[in-house]
Amino acid sequence: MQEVNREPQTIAAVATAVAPAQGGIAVIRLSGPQAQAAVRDVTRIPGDQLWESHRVLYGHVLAADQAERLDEVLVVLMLAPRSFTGEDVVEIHCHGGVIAVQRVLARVLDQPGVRRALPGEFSQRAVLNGRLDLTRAEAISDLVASRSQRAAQLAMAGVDGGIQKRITALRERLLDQLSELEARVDFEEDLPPLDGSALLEELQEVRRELQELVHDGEAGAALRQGLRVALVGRPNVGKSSLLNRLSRRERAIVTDLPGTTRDLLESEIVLEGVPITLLDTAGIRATTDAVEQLGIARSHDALVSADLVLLLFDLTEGWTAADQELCQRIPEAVPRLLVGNKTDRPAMGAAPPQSFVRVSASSGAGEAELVQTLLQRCGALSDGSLLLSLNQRQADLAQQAADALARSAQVAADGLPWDFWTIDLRQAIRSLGEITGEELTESVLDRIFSRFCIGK
Ligand SMILES: Nc1nc2c(ncn2[C@@H]2O[C@H](COP(=O)(O)OP(=O)(O)OP(=O)(O)O)[C@@H](O)[C@H]2O)c(=O)[nH]1
Ligand SMILES: [Mg+2]
Repeated sequence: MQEVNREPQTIAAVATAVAPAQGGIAVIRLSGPQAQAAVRDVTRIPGDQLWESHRVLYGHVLAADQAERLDEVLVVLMLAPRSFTGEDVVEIHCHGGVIAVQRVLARVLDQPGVRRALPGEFSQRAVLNGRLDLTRAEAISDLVASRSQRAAQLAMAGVDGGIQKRITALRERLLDQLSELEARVDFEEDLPPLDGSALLEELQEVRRELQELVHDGEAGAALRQGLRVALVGRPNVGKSSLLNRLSRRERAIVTDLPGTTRDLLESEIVLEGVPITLLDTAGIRATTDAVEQLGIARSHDALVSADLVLLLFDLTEGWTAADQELCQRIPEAVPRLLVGNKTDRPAMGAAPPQSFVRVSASSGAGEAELVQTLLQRCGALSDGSLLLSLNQRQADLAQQAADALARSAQVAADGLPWDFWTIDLRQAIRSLGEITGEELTESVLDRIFSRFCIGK
């Protein structure tokens, strides 16, 4: 990592979630050379309690007039280098909610040399001081942001260092090959001939592993961010009924009148650990009703932004020309799943041209199979095979490295000399180093950590 010369400023922020009337305890965290002095100045710690590292002190935070008690607190000292950031860290555990926390924070921020922390600044210092790997810091951020159990599990794999280890190992394999190549460039005559095909095979093997990681990253993204699934179909096929069934509550109005749903309705659910935003849309048909037309226009918009469209049709009527027309209006790029609804009633009419899932929104029959197929179509089926998941930044860099290695194959095919091979190989090594943090500039680091939240 590059040398970084920062003013050793002391930073402070609330490290816990802040919400009115919520949380028994809140934690204010300070890091930097003035941390201890600042906290000593704003607190009164009775008796002969010692200001020693890794001890808990009991006392009060006082207002500037030294008379009013702002809160009753515990103070935890973690002196450098045995702290999260590697600097002196002091935590003030005060009572939760909003007002007292903000008053205590304001007192701390009034102290000389103390300023409010930027988003992610504690983690950034931890990385800069070698207390935390970059990928671990990113994984902690993902863990905090997880919206489902599976997403949290995946994030923990990163927190445990899984990404760091995998990428470091791949980068080292490339470094080995690079040193072989460089030796030949410099001392070709003195060394035994280099086996070009073995070297190339090794580079391509690393490329395949990177490609797998990129692919897994996409599935992981579905787990992290969740999926948008739109329910689309003609009026009265049972879209709102299916939404209610999957959400386990009466979210949408259901009637036997076609055109009941007029506006987009969203419902947040979790299926097999995957967060899903279900969109109920207005049934699409030709109509002169202005409100219904607006709803239908929104249905089209929802459809384009969806990860998957569930195209519902009514089994008691069969697959009709209108269903076919609707199917053709869904943009080619949007994956779709045909769902025949109302299996509890006798089926009539024609079958659709593609395979479909059969359900009954009213009885719940076929629901489990629908959920499995839905997740499979989105590449989000949690079969436990997904162990690591790169985030977008990491996946982009892994892809760059894979592309560079693919170019090296081309260089080999063109029969160019060794020093041409090293160009792409170096590029790949640099990209992997940016994932792990070994090759990073300060501005890149600033960009990564600015996406974290305050207090992290
Ligand atoms: N027998 C049976 N009836 C169903 C089933 N699902 C829905 N229905 C009925 O079909 C009618 C229409 O259901 P909705 O869920 O409102 O249909 P929709 O597709 O949302 O309709 P619009 O909002 O008008 O586009 C209602 O009378 C439901 O009770 C089912 O699985 N079996
Ligand atoms: Mg409806």
